[in-house]
Amino acid sequence: MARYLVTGGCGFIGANLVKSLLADGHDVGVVDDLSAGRRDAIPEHVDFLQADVADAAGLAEFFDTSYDGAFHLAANPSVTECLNDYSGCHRTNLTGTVAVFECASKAGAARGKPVPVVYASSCAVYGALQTLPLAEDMPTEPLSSYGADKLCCEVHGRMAAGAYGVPSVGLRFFNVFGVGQRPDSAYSGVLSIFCDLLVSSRQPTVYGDGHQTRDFIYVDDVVAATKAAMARAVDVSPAVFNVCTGQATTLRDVGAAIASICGVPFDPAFAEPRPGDIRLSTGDPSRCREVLGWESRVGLEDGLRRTIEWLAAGRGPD
Ligand code: UD2
Repeated sequence: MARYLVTGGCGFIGANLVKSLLADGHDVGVVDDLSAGRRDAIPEHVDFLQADVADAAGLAEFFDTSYDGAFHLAANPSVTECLNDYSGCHRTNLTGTVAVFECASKAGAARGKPVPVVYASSCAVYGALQTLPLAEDMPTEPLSSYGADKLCCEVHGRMAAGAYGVPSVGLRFFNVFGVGQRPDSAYSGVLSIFCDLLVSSRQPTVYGDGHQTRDFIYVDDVVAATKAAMARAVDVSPAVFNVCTGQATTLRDVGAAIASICGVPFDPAFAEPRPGDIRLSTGDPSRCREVLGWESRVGLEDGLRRTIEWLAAGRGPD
């Protein structure tokens, strides 16, 4: 069994990961500033530091030699907020990542054994490439400061593996959904919002014509990919992988599927497309399958049912 640090461990993906690591018998420490995450999303007994991940000195005190690896998920994932607060989000999303690499490097040197870092990147690094599905060896042309910072995380990940002795694996998450993604959060994805509205017979709003596509991936699959990346980090570092299903689904189709599960008609309102919205997004999961032996297992409908059940039950901390 191992001891892992999880930054952003009180957020949506982070809390699911923490619970899964604990269930596997690992020991976990969590750093989260609670700007979006909630302390009650993870068990009370978990070692916890409420801190800004970009504060390298504060992080270093907590990130001691007891950790065998770090999962770095702390970020501001809202593309819109990043556009509105360029330097603030840059600090969280890139300076925070550099701080984690630096702490991992120092901890690894002190314990005489590398401390790998698995960090969250994003499909936002691709921008609006026209060739689909998106594969890791395609050009990266981010359109947002969020995507630019995530791409820079990957550049630092490659560099830190060499210059600082930190094995690193970046995961380009596509559209993650599932239990724990709170529809009232500023960072919530469309599926949580639609499930929450339709389960109580309220009307969702589709921005644009609803023919935009996304590669929706269930959070348990994302957690499994993240753990697979840690298991192989030392061997494959430095590396980046798409974490996606390879399936393109239109917003209209997924809305209709949710409505059908909820037993209501899908009759959304339509509004102007969101500025900068990407039209089509599908990833190629082959590299992750071939190198990490991971593939998505939870089908879209199964994931939607689980999400709707959780929301209908009052979306408790678990
Ligand atoms: C996702 C990620 C984001 C970043 C980005 C990169 C999530 C939650 N966000 O943004 O962090 O990685 O990909 O490209 O996964 N929509 C509606 N009605 C609503 C809400 C959304 O029509 O009430 C539309 C929205 O305009 C978009 C689609 O649904 O076309 C997906 O929106 P989203 O916010 O779930 O995710 P996305 O792809 O913008």
